[in-house]
Amino acid sequence: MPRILTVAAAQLGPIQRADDRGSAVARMCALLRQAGANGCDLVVFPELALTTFFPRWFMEDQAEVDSFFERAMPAPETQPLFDLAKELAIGFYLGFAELVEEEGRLRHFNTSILVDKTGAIVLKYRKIHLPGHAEHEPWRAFQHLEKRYFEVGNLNWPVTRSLGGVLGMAICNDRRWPETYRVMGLQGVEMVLIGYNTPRHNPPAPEHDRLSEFHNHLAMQAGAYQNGTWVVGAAKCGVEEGCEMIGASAIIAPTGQIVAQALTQDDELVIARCDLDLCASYKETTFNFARHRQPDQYGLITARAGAIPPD
Ligand code: CDV
Repeated sequence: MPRILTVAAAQLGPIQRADDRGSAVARMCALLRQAGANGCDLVVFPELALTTFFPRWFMEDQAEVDSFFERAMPAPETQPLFDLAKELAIGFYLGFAELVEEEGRLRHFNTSILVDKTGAIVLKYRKIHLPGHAEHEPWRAFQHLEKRYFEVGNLNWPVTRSLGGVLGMAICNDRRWPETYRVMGLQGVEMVLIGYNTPRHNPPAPEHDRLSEFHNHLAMQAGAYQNGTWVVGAAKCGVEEGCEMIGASAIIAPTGQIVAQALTQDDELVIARCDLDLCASYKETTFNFARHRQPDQYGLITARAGAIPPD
C-alpha cells in the first residue's frame, strides 16, 4: 500500500490591518471545509497567517508591536480552527507571531506549529533565517523589520513522525537556504511544510523583482530534489496595505517537479495526493547521504557565516 498523504497548500489573499483575527480564522475555516470535501489529510496555512504582515511598518510602541503577537495557542480567536480541524480529522500547519515568557523574559518569535488530526500540537518551529533589517530605513518603499521584531529561532529544525510520514517545517526566507532542507534531510524528512509572505518588490535589489516567482519555485524545487522530500509552500499574497506579495503556492515532489500550483493571488486551495514512498528512490540512490556525503569536507559551512574570497 503506498503511503498517500493528500495535502492542501491553503493560500490566503491579503489580510489588511483593520481585519481582525476572527475574519482570518473564518477564511481559514472555509478553506479547511473545502479541504475536508476534497479528502485532504493536511492543510498548510501561510506564515503569520492571523494578521497583516506587520514587519512592513516601523513601530516604536512595543505594545503596538505586541498586538500582532499570540500569547497562547490556541486562544479564543484561534480555537475554532482547532475545533473544526479535529472535527474534520485534518492536520494543519499554522504560522503566527509568538510572544512567550522563556528564560525569565518575554521573547518574540516567528513561529509555526503542526497540529495532528486529533487537534494536538505535535511540532513547533521558530524561524531561523530572519530577513530584512533592525533599524528604520525610510528610503525603502516599505520596511522589512523582522530582525527588529523577532529573535532568531532556538528550536533548530525538528522533524516528527505524524500523519503517516516524517514531517518538518520552515518559514518563508528559510526556503531560500539549502541548510534548512539538509538539516531536515539528515533526519529523514519526507515532507517540508513552508508558509511565506514574499513582497514582490525587493528594495535593496529591485532588479530581482521580475524573478520573484521563479526564485520562489527554484529554491523549493532544489530543496525537494536534493533531499528526496516533498515540499509544500503556502503564500499569503495579493495587495496587502498597498504592498504586493507573490502567490505561486506550490506542492513539489521529491523529483523536483511542481505537481500543483496556485493560479490566483487570493484565498485558494492547492491540492495534491502525495505518495511519501516516492522519497525512497531519491534517498536510496542519488541522495543516499550515508553513502555519498563527505561531512569531513564541509567544516566551513558551520564555521563561517560570510564569504571570505581569496586575496
Ligand atoms: N517573510 C519573509 O521572510 N520574506 C522574505 C523576503 C523579505 C525576501 C522571503 O524570503 O520571501
